[in-house]
Amino acid sequence: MGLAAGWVGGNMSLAGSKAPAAAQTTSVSLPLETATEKVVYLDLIPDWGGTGYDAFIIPSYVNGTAPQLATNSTTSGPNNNVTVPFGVPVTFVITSIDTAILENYTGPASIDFTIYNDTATGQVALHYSQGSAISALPIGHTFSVPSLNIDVPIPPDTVVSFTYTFMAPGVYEFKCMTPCGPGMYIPGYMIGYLIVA
Ligand SMILES: [Cu+2]
Repeated sequence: MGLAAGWVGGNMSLAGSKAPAAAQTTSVSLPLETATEKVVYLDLIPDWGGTGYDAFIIPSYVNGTAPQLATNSTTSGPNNNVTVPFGVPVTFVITSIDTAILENYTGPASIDFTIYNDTATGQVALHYSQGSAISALPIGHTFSVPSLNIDVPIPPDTVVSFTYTFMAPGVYEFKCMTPCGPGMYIPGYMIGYLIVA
């Protein structure tokens, strides 16, 4: 997905002098799938199902599939469940094209994760190590798996990646914990399930 180049150049720069002390900025390339590493791609698309019905969408659904308009708050969205293996590292790559800033995220990083962002001069990444301080990071959403203590903040117009090894089969709910509209409470929008098999 295209990323706006203006984000880092705005008044909430992460990659410049205002970067949190705990974060490291480096030149990067996005993770590629290898024989030993699964990669799960999710697109975070604002208003996919009508105003406020933002959604985590499997990229193949985006291609040629019209957004599914929400008619009420009880309708499930598209199937965004993801099946992943256990016992091997699984890398998540979440591309958000939402430009909304809804809150500032403060707290220790729940897991190692990296925020990728395009700038006028190239792509940069901010890496947070588990336990490092995140201070007032402007975000629009999170990718959270509460039962596994995963809570990854997603700033606007970024690609966010982290790697996790599931130790056992099971079904784990993922969701957004940022108040981002009615879709945050509905499977298929900001809720989905990781099926570890
Ligand atoms: Cu959200």
